[in-house]
Amino acid sequence: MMRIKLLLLVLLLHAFAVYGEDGYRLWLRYDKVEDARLLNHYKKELANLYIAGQSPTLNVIRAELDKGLEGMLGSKPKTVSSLHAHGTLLIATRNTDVIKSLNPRLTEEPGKEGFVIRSITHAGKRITVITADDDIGLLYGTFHLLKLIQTRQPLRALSVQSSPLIQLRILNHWDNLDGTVERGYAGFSLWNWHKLPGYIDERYIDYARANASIGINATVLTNVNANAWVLTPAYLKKVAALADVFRPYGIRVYLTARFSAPIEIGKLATADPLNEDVKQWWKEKVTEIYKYVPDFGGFVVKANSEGQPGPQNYNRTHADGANVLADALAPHGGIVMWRAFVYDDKVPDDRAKQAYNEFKPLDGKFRDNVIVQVKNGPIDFQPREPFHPLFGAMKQTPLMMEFQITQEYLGQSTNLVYLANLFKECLDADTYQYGKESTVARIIDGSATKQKLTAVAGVTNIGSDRNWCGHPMAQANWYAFGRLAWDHQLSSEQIAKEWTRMTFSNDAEAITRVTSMMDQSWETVVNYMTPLGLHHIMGWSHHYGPAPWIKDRHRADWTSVYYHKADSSGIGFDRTQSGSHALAQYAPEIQNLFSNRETCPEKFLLWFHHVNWNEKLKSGNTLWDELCYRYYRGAEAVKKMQQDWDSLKGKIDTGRFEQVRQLLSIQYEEAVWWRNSCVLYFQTFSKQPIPQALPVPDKPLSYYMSLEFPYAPGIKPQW
Ligand code: BDP
Repeated sequence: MMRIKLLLLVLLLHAFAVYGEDGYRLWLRYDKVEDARLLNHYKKELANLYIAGQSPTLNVIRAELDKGLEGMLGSKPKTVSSLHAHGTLLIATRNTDVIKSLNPRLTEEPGKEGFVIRSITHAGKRITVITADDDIGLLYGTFHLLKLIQTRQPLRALSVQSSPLIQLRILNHWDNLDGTVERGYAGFSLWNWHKLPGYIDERYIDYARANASIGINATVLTNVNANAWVLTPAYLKKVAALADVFRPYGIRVYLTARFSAPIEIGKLATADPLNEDVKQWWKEKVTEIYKYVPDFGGFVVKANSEGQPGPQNYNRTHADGANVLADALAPHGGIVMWRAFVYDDKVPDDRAKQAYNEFKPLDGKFRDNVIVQVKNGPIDFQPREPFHPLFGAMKQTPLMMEFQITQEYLGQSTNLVYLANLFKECLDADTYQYGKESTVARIIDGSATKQKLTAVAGVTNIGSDRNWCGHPMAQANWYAFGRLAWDHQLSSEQIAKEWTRMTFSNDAEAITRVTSMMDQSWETVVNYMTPLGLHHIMGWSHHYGPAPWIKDRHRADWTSVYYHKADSSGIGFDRTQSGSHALAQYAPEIQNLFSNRETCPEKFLLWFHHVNWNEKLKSGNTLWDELCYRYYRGAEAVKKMQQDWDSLKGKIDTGRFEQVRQLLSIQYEEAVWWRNSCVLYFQTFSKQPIPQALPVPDKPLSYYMSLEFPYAPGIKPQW
């Protein structure tokens, strides 16, 4: 009987090991180190643990180390309170006696949230020191040390110093109070508002751990299309409960503020930002919030954009609107992130120009605790966009970046797309606005602009799905966002490597295969969706799948034909002087580069130019042929990804191997769907055959045009 039970247990454990991997643990898996020599080395170096002091964050550090080291090394380290034993991990801030006693060897200045890790010998004993100016720095250092083990690096001669280049590293949740997530493709909201504050889901803690492990220190809990209810006491209690969970992990909570809240929950007759009652209302409301959440971070506001209320309803400016909230927050140290994602529904100007048109004249008119939140590109999180012209253009106003991690326009949760390459292309782009080194990264990290407040936000892809992000590989985008927010100088390849090692395997072949798939994935999706600078030709409203034929809607700039402008002569949006002249919003160097057909990078060709179907491109192909080749190349590349993934069978746990395999096969179908729809549709303008070498689509255009998806996920409820 006993033996049978034992056998059953072994079988069960085996089943878990092979099939049980479901992605919940993200990159914090902490599985046992297989290599005996390395294991021995880690055990020796980390036999003892000395954490100096007491604090909630230090408790979190201890818990994480226990979990991580027990998992990877098989046992927890022994707690000690002196440096007399060999192989001690010492974790202490720089103002502690123990660190002072080790000086002058630890002279580095880690700075706010930064950390230093050093291997030293003290009184003949080997010690690994993690030190920092604050407890949060120690937590970040701890995660770094765990990562070294997760990625199987030796712990000898460590000398690491790291500190964040950007102060606020923020996740934006577009989560609604009813539990749905706008543009969410991974289930429902993580926040169980109904059960809060009484019930603290274990997930909130794991969410905080994952964020802290990559340096994210802020979370905006609610959708930019805001609901004023979250500012009522009943909800503030719930917000406070989440803030309490996140605090030891260094994460501050922010909320979205609905501009008309003074009317909706304050029962005032107006939300006019210059009205004294309105000003007073915001002051009192903010004071109330700080009673619940003493370290509340502040507000994100979407105003006068896509139907949201705002100061313009009262003939006031965005600055007037932002400043009333900023004044209420200032005494408490809070900030306003005022979004520049606006486009007028009356002025028929090129949509790409509108944020600049509205915000540039307001430069210098915002309070010090306001930062203007600008999307990476001037339209809206397209598969590829040139950088937003506001970066570098507002010299008197701090600007921050808004990236989208959720793949609204990039295949949602069925397509494997590694976004670090997209983020990097934007961050590394030269704006030419501040002399020599004027990259977007140097504008938002303040090194070019000298702005005091610096921030970067990512619209998150996290939901209630067991694996958090819907697609196992989409976890990499959450990870990469955090890593780049911390240090935008990291290469996307390096980030992909460490993520793959921690998430899947330290096997050399697995790392090479997976990271090369990741590296090519973005160009691949751009090719089969919007090659050569095309944009916004997705399905109406849900943005799922191709629909370049969308026209005749109540707003021209919500149609596809508005953006591609295909006609019998050619295709593309002329944003040069002969067209909308959106290029005039960029520095002269960019204007020259992009307005000239010879020098305009082909990746942005149809973004800035209307090009004749027969014009020759760099490849020697005509535009029409090149467009076809790109669409086909994109779809073919997905086939290649499928083969690469299949070759990893046995190297990746069965559960996630199978999930990714199935998703890649959906992705291939979707790539072919995109390719066929676009090629057939654009052919109605070019009137040219698909190049002979390419297979003809097996269905007619009418078939693709007939497809409808009324229940596509993530849809905006009010649309
Ligand atoms: C668009 C989304 C929409 C958002 C909007 C925004 O389609 O759901 O509300 O951006 O950023 O990408 O405000």
